[in-house]
Amino acid sequence: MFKIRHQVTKQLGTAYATSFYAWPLILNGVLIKLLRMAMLQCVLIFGVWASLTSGTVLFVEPQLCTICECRSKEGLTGVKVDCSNRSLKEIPPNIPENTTWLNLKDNFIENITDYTFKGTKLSFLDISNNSITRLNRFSFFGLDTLITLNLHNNKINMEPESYPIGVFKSLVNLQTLDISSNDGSIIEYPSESFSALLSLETLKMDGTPSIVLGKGFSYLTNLKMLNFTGYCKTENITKNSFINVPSIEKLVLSNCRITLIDSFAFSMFSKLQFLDLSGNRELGFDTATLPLKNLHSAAFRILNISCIYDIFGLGNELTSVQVARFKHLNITEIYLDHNRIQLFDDWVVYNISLTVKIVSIRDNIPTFGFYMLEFDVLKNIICIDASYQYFTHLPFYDNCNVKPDRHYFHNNCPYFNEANINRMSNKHPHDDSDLIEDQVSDTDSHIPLLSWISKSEAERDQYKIKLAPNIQYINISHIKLGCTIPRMTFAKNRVKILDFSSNILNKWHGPILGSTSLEWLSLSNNYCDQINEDFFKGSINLISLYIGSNFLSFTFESDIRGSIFKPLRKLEILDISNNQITVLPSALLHAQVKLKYLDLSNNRMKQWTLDIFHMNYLTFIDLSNNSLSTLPLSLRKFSDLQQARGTNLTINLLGQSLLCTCENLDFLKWMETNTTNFVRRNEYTCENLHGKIVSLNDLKAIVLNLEKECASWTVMIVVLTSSMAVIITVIVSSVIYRYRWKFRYLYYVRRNKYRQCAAHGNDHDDQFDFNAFISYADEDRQIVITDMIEKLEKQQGMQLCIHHRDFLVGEVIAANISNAVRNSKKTLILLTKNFLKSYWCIYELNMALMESISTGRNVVIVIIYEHIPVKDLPHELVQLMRNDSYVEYTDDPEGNIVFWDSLTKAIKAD
Ligand SMILES: *[C@@H]1O[C@H](CO)[C@@H](O)[C@H](O)[C@H]1NC(C)=O
Ligand SMILES: *[C@@H]1O[C@H](CO)[C@@H](O)[C@H](O)[C@H]1NC(C)=O
Ligand SMILES: *[C@@H]1O[C@H](CO)[C@@H](O)[C@H](O)[C@H]1NC(C)=O
Ligand SMILES: *[C@@H]1O[C@H](CO)[C@@H](O)[C@H](O)[C@H]1NC(C)=O
Ligand SMILES: *[C@@H]1O[C@H](CO)[C@@H](O)[C@H](O)[C@H]1NC(C)=O
Ligand SMILES: *[C@@H]1O[C@H](CO)[C@@H](O)[C@H](O)[C@H]1NC(C)=O
Ligand SMILES: *[C@@H]1O[C@H](CO)[C@@H](O)[C@H](O)[C@H]1NC(C)=O
Ligand SMILES: CC(=O)N[C@H]1CO[C@H](CO)[C@@H](O)[C@@H]1O
Repeated sequence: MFKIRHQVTKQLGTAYATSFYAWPLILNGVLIKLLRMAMLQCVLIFGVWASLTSGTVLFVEPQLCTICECRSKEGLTGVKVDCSNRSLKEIPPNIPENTTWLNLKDNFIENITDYTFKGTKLSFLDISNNSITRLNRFSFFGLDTLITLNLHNNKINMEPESYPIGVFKSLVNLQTLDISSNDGSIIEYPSESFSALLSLETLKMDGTPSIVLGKGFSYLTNLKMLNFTGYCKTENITKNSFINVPSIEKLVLSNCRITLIDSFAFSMFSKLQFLDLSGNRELGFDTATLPLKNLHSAAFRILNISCIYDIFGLGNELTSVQVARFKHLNITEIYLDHNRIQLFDDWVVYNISLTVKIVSIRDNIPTFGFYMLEFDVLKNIICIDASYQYFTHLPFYDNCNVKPDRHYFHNNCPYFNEANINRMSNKHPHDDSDLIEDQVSDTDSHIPLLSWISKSEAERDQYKIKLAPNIQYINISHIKLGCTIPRMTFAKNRVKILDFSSNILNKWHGPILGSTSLEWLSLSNNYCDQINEDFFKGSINLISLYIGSNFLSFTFESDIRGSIFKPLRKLEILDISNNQITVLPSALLHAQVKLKYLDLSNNRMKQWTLDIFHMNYLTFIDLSNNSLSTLPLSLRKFSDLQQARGTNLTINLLGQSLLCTCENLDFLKWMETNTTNFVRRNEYTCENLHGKIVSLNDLKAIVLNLEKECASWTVMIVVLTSSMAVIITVIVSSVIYRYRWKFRYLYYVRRNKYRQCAAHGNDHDDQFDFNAFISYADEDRQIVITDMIEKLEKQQGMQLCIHHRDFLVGEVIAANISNAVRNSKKTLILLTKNFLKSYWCIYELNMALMESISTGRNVVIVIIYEHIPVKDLPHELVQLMRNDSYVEYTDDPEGNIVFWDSLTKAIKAD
């Protein structure tokens, strides 16, 4: 049907093509109806399947855009059609005529039929990763607007019939062609077919074992970049290999199998800027540098000879002879990574072109670690990447093919972003307008680092360390450098970026002086547990400081005045993550008013003590993987403050064991209402009241729920606490009531002890001031005065304590009573009805009983003066009388004598 359409359109001429456009569709429809009638459900099922899975020719709908994604390109006329990865077996017909961008990659297309693209205005066509085996003479007919064509990863071999002469004839505007990864067994390029690509600038293709670019290539006068990639089997570069492309600017021969390069192989290049010979594992420095001797291109800038040795080989040496072979070239960048370089001969540095600005020698095994810093003779050098040294290579881990980490900076010289590099390569290497002269080189007291290190410590202070005058970036991370950082003074330098991370610099003594140009410093992952207070003294212009993954918690904890960071007033980025920090002194960062980014992740903080309210510009705090259960109140306040200041603050609280409890409700409510950004907030979890971990995703629901639960909690807590209070009060008061006499007694005993001690100085138990203390009611006073004094005091010579006579004036009654009880051998209770009614009498009785209990003596003698029914007697008294400690009074004269007699005996008894 596809063909039918073309025949129709061809016969009727393009002018009418659009009006007859519908014909194939009608035919199509009729055919489908016939087929359906004939084959019934079977076809129906197949049809559904076909349109669902492939959308191939059988059921083609007029809209290609139902299978592919069609979009109008912003800013450009024309439609962008993406048919990638749609399991297509053929290129779909009826590509909208206004399509300018067509992606057909990752399908199973086997053939590009003649005239397929006729009438389109494509500028971009990608048919990579398909199964095309050959091109047809008119495959690309009509694509005179095409600029980019990608046929990477197909099966087109380089036989002449696969590239019929004239196949590229239409592609007069093609600039980029990729035919790499097509055929592993090419012998020769069909150069005549290529001769039509008059505008071609970039060509990527597989490498033949011995590259010969035939006569046809000489027509490609615009060709600038030749990239042999994909299946590159090239072993041999002869002096005729590139004879027909003398004006190319970039030549990439990486990851081939080159072992031989003729020494005149590059001699025809007059505009070459960039040569990449990396990844040819058997090439070696000698073969790689030999042809450079005969290269005379004034534009030459970049040489990449990384990975040109076997990663398991012995250590290699880079000699001054090899380096001298390209000294005449005005090279600015050289890449020597992953070469197992062990030795540099002594003059290497002096034979490198003085124009060099970037040197990358990552992943080697140099015998002296500080080699790199001896490059002070290289007056123009700006960047040295000497990171990642002395590493063993695992068999399955090829460093050369690791994707570079582009996190912060440009891959090879991270100081240079793409723009900087472009700016630089447009400039003549001798245009040194932004470089400084080495003004200090004549001064004797300025010596290279290696000489400085070899001096004794006492001598070192007299010297300043001289660096290459224009060096701005030094990366010596991962080089297994182990030492404490001593006091160092640098001569005038321009170092901006220093990466010392992942070494073993475990104590930072310093101070490092002469580092005023430093802006970016990493000392992370160095096992460091000590920073001296003046270490950063000279680095006053530092903007980014990375000192995570050390053991600095103690250093920070003891820096309560914030001395360590005090000189760093311009700091904007501070990383102190993973330092086992539990608490930070509030003033630690008091000088960091410009701070924007604070990384405290992976520590052990449970609380927040750091003062950050002065950091007006702070926009990011990373608190992930700490032990906070909430966002501390002061941080919430700070966050509100930042909002008020118009600074957007983002906080990372991931990996925290947050609590969804009533105490934390404040925070949750705050989080719900406030607009502060949280990093990946939908991944936060918290532990709820029932100990379950729940997602904080639906914060609103959690807060609502929690409010309810906490309200009932509050009621419950109020009820519980008040009932507890009641119970405790009851218990306490009953205890007090139960032991009220004991408490009183003890109180007065204690109180009197001091007084008596002061009075007598001696408190012997056996010696009493009185024989008896008479406890009686005032109404019975007559009995006491008349009878007691007469009978006991006068006749028996006893000393009685009678309250109205012997109590001290001015003393508290209660104190007087307990005094009397204690200082009398016995206490006589004159039991009458009046006695029982008297408060003080009962008091005296109880005091006496307490005295009995606490001293173990028989203190109380009850005189029953009147008959009182037992039910009216206090419990204690009944108990006492049961023990016979009483004497009964009688008026009867004989009984009276007996009474006084037994009373006297009772008083005298022990
Ligand atoms: C492209 O052509 C189709 C019809 O063939 C038309 O519907 C569409 O609007 C055109 N798009 C643009 C961007 O011209
Ligand atoms: C090539 O296409 C196939 C099929 O669509 C896909 O599975 C595969 O990942 C693609 N290969 C590459 C290198 O993109
Ligand atoms: C050469 O081609 C490969 C494969 O497409 C690509 O990765 C590499 O960046 C190219 N080299 C240059 C210098 O463009
Ligand atoms: C140099 O070659 C290595 C290995 O092929 C590659 O990873 C690196 O990107 C290249 N550098 C440049 C600047 O082309
Ligand atoms: C390098 O630059 C210098 C100074 O401009 C020039 O004399 C010399 O010819 C250049 N080298 C090459 C190979 O062009
Ligand atoms: C220093 O080199 C290491 C390892 O090659 C790299 O990961 C790091 O990003 C570099 N540092 C800078 C500041 O570019
Ligand atoms: C937090 O810790 C987990 C587990 O140890 C780790 O996978 C994650 O990368 C850490 N997060 C950050 C930000 O370092
Ligand atoms: C910026 C902002 O919304 N701040 C509010 C955060 O929440 C607290 C209490 O919920 C409010 O008082 C703030 O105004």
